[in-house]
Amino acid sequence: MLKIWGRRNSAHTQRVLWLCEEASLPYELILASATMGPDGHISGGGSAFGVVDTPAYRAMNPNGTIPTIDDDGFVLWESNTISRYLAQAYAPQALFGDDIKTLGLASQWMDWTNTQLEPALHILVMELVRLPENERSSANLEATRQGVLPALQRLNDHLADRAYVAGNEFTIGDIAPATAVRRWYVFALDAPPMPYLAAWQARMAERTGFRSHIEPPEFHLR
Ligand SMILES: N[C@@H](CCC(=O)N[C@@H](CS)C(=O)NCC(=O)O)C(=O)O
Repeated sequence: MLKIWGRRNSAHTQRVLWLCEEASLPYELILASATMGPDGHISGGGSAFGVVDTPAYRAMNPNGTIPTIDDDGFVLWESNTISRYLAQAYAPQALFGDDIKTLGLASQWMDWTNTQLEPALHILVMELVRLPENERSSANLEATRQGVLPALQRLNDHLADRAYVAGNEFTIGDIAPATAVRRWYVFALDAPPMPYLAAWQARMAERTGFRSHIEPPEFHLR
């Protein structure tokens, strides 16, 4: 069976778990992290799940990051790469209409998420959730909130005349940005109305994989 090392409150792991639901792929999740454990972030005093620092894990993924997968002996890391591999191997029709250009467009928004949304979201989760109170900076929080708005607005504008990021069908390309945008909504920070973004997010909530792995606020608030 497919093995996935990660944790349920890791946005990069969440993408892969959601994709497995879309592809009807059974998997085993092995909890792994240097920074998070059963009681949340280690800055709160608890211990980490570990595993990522072991020689066996580093032999699979020298970065020590999550997620990593082992698909019958084939090991892969980088969540977008894992997602593309699983989609192409197991569910090309369901996840990109088995069309190379659709996969290209989907891929564009997957990688856009990493460069345009995630650096800001990482700062927001640290400032709002994970850092001890005395290490938080309201100025950093506010600058980051303002900084991410143009990217969210750009996605909102893109969705004005299409239901999903790569066209009018759900694809693999929706998973990464919708996971990031869910986190943004859970944080409930001030923002101008973005109706197309909200409608797209509501469409995601119709999907079992989103409801199981992305929607629960506790997956973003620990
Ligand atoms: N670009 C990588 C990023 C991997 C990454 O930084 N993952 C985070 C969790 S979302 C991590 O490994 N955090 C440290 C840890 O939990 O030990 C990917 O998409 O897989």
